[in-house]
Amino acid sequence: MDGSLAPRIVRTACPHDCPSACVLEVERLSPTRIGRVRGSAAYDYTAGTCCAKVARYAERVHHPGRLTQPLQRVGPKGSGQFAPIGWDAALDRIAEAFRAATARHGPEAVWPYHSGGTLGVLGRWGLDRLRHVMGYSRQKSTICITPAEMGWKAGHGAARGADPRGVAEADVILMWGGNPVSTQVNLMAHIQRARKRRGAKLVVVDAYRSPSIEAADIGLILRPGTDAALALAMMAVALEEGAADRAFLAAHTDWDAAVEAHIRRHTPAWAAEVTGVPEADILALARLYAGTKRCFLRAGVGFTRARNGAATMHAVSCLAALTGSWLHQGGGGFFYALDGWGLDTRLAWGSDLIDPKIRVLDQSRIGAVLAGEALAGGPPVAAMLIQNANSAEVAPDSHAVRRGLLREDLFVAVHEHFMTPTAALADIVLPATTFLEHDDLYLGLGHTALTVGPRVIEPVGEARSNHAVVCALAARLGAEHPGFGMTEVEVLDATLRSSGKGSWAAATAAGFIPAANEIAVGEAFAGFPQPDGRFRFKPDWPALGPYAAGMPGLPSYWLNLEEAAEATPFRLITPPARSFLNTSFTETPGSRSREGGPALRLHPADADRLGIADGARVRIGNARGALTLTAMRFDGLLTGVLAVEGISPSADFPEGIGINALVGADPVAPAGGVAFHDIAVWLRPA
Ligand SMILES: Nc1nc2c(c(=O)[nH]1)N[C@H]1C(S)=C(S)[C@@H](COP(=O)(O)OP(=O)(O)OC[C@H]3O[C@@H](n4cnc5c(=O)[nH]c(N)nc54)[C@H](O)[C@@H]3O)O[C@H]1N2
Ligand SMILES: Nc1nc2c(c(=O)[nH]1)N[C@H]1C(S)=C(S)[C@@H](COP(=O)(O)OP(=O)(O)OC[C@H]3O[C@@H](n4cnc5c(=O)[nH]c(N)nc54)[C@H](O)[C@@H]3O)O[C@H]1N2
Ligand code: SF4
Ligand SMILES: [Mo]
Repeated sequence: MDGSLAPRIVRTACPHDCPSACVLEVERLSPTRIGRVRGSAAYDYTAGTCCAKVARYAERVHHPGRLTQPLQRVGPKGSGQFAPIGWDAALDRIAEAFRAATARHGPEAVWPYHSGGTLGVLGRWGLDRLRHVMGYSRQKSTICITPAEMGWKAGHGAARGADPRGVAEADVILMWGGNPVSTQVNLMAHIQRARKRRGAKLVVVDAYRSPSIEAADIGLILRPGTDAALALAMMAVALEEGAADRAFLAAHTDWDAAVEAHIRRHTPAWAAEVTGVPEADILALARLYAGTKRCFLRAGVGFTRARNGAATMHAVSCLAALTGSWLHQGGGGFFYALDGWGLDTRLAWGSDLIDPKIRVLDQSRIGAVLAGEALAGGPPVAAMLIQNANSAEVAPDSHAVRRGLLREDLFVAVHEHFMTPTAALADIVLPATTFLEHDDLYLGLGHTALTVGPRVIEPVGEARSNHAVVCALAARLGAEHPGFGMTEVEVLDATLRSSGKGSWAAATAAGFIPAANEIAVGEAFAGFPQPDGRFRFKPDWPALGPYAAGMPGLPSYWLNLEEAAEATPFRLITPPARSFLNTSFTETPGSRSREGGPALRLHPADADRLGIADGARVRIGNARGALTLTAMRFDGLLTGVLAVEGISPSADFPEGIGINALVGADPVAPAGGVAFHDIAVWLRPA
């Protein structure tokens, strides 16, 4: 930093768990204060746009509720009674708890835990370096995209796709089960470009009338979890009407007569019955998709957050292979760029030290892990350090998560910006810097560049970065690794250099580094990242994860959902809220006033049948829990389907627990993940 008091615009990058990973321009009013934040024009994916919640980041970084000093619990667990404790004493307490847990049960009793509060190369995964050096339990990060990732990999071989900027060259953009108006604003800017330049059509498939359906040319609203039926019928129509690309199928896929016969059995009439989408709409979409060469399939994550989610993603992703749209500019498909970054993570994450014998605990099943029910054969978890995660709110089966975090024999330290419901259950709470106060690099999972995030202002209060906390604990625990003695910039610079991606100085000058390896489309198309280069219509599910039993060997509507039953006749989805980012921004006044309190969208016919007026208080529940919220009559979903947008704070519900109390923690096939939009519930007037 230049240290001057003069206002100036500083270029950095957004750290949030959002596929846009925007390059930002931040107005620095002084070494300790920011003004406005804008999307930067320096990178053509960000293209000068960022979302409203980050544009108002001054509200978050300068929020009066920011944690500014380390705290220790002084009342009973969960009482929320804390008193200040100095940094040294707080770090000593954590190191002591880790040593005690290790002495009693071995190092696997310590479970360092991180999630998506930041997607920084150091901020998110730097904790793994301490984990691997010390032999602590490993973490399987499943809460976000695992079912989608597995479903995409099943066909394509890797979580890679066409460059998402390709949507600007498409004639049809088929946005399947994603809501970019709320969750990826930049993508909408690229779609707008295609509409303007090429007269392109945006098609959105969702389970409720999302803001993106409102913005679409064609919107299809189906019964949650039934997307594969729609995709299969679309493929059957394409085959029937001779619109499949036979040469592409023969050259670049494992297509055979058995696959063809199987797909052809799925008629639009059958799919209409299953999905609730009128048959004529299915036919029209099938003809539009198969009849357009430049058709970009942009898969979201929402439709995979169900027990059949991976199989559904696979079925949907078959569409682009069937029509051979990969051979055309503006064609092909994209979900997330998770593979192919080519980063040497040994220094930052200690990834060369991974001991495969050390157990792996499932992030999403934190409740079951802490209850001793999902310990993968090892000792109980006795000590945790949680960074970038608000597990008490975001993880499924919230009652179990709380019970676990409140265990008297468990030590929990939470490193946070705010006193979240998770932090409130901790023994030690540490204040964390925001991205504006530390240096990091971010993976643009919704595009294909690394974005560069130098710090902009001094830390707020005594806040320290994740890297600083990891290094300070390492020193106390006697953990040895070169990364522990380096500054953030030193680790990032060395990481870029050993990855052949230049230097930190060059990266900050550019603002972004093209990195992930996309699948080429058009004339450059050279096959899929499968060992034989061919897309697989016949996935090898057991190769992808341990829960593959019963998964279909061909693209299928796999009837594996939390089916509505007599006691729980409604199906509930819990899609993201526009002004929150998971639970981040639930603390800022601007976002809170935009979202209002928790609301239940329900079809007017269901409301009439149950005598529920608009604005009435209602209860929803199942065997896992029950919640009270406000009814919102809404004709943008099918009867029998309910939607609650956003993860509103637990304190906004009279029960003192939030929406994830209703969500099951059973792992989604084949490799784990959470069925956040696959919930059977009952509904009553309150
Ligand atoms: N504003 C905002 N932005 C965000 C987030 C946020 O919370 N708020 N979260 C961030 C994170 S962590 C992620 S992973 C991404 C997620 O980004 P998305 O992929 O856009 O979000 P999803 O939760 O996956 O849900 C997307 C849509 O899927 C729909 N859906 C639910 N069930 C079904 C179904 O069975 N079929 C179909 N076709 N659609 C269904 C939902 O109604 C929702 O509109 O967004 C990121 N960006
Ligand atoms: N019902 C329902 N539940 C869901 C979802 C859904 O669609 N519906 N979506 C799921 C998805 S996709 C995801 S990814 C998860 C996300 O769940 P989480 O990854 O837990 O995300 P957040 O709720 O945003 O909480 C992140 C926390 O990290 C903190 N944080 C941010 N930056 C830093 C930092 O640099 N250092 C430290 N120490 N802390 C930091 C923030 O203050 C915030 O409290 O939620 C899941 N839960
Ligand atoms: S939250 Fe997403 S859209 Fe908003 S600034 Fe960050 S990366 Fe961009
Ligand atoms: Mo996510």
